[in-house]
Amino acid sequence: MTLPRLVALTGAGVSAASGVPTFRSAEGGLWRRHRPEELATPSAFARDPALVWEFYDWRRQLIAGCRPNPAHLTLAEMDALLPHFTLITQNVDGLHHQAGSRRVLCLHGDIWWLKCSRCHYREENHTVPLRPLPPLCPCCEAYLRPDVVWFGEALSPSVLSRATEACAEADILLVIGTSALVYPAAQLPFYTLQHRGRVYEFNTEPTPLSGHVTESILGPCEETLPAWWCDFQNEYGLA
Ligand code: BJW
Ligand code: ZN
Repeated sequence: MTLPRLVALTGAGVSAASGVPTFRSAEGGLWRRHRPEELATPSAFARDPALVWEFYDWRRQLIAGCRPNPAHLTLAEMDALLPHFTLITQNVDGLHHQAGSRRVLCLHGDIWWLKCSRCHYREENHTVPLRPLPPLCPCCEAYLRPDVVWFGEALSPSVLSRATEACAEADILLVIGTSALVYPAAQLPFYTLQHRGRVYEFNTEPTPLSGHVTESILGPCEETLPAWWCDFQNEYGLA
């Protein structure tokens, strides 16, 4: 039997069981009473770079202590076993790479990279806590910022076009642990549906996407995704 083209789109829920707070949950969505929409913007950084950096420094310290969970490991196994597989993530935590995934498109950047707010300087930086805060560019002394995509900023055109193409060509798209509220990521499943691909959603609760998908699998993805993958491997003789 020919193996289908499989694509996975992940959001913060995939890292929840690792201890990374999601953005829009009651317990994890607020940091010092600020909503992410108030901190993850260029205007917030222009207004108060120290506050925005405190938020990111706190998250970097928290994520540094987190490890991949069975959902990350299952996706890494798909990457290793399937000839046609693409992982698209909205997460910036690096846990997919830590789990062993190689073919990863990071739509919203990477919290472990910094870039200059003025010139083209970029560096990989895993230091926690980061000091001084805000860090300064070694080339031009402007503030460095996390190399992530904030609200109102464009995603990398090449990453977004590869993600769009992968979804449009997918036989099966797995949408895992995302509230499906943030665009353009939230649009991607519709490219698969338009091309008659199947879309399976894995979430602990229904989302605006749920009514459109082939099947909505409710429950923690660190349990439901390994179970789905087990059935898939049996069906296609991979087990
Ligand atoms: C579990 C679970 C478990 C829990 N198992 N499940 C069209 C319509 C309306 C608005 C727009 C539009 N197009 C663009 C916009 C504006 C805006 C937008 O989408 N706004 C909406 C909020 C309305 N989009 C943008 O601004 C984007 N840029 C853009 O479009 O640019 C255009 C442009 C073009 C040319 C020039 C200039 C501009 C950029 C969006 C960037 C988003 N950035 C962030 C921050 C990244 C850095 C950081 O991490 O700090 O990305 S915001 C935040 O949301 C982060 C996430 O990746 C993203 C998505 O969140 P996610 O992953 O879905 O998390 P949650 O918390 O929302 O959901 C978790 C889910 O998991 C829940 O459903 C739980 O139930 C579930 N869950 N535990 C399974 N164990
Ligand atoms: Zn610089």
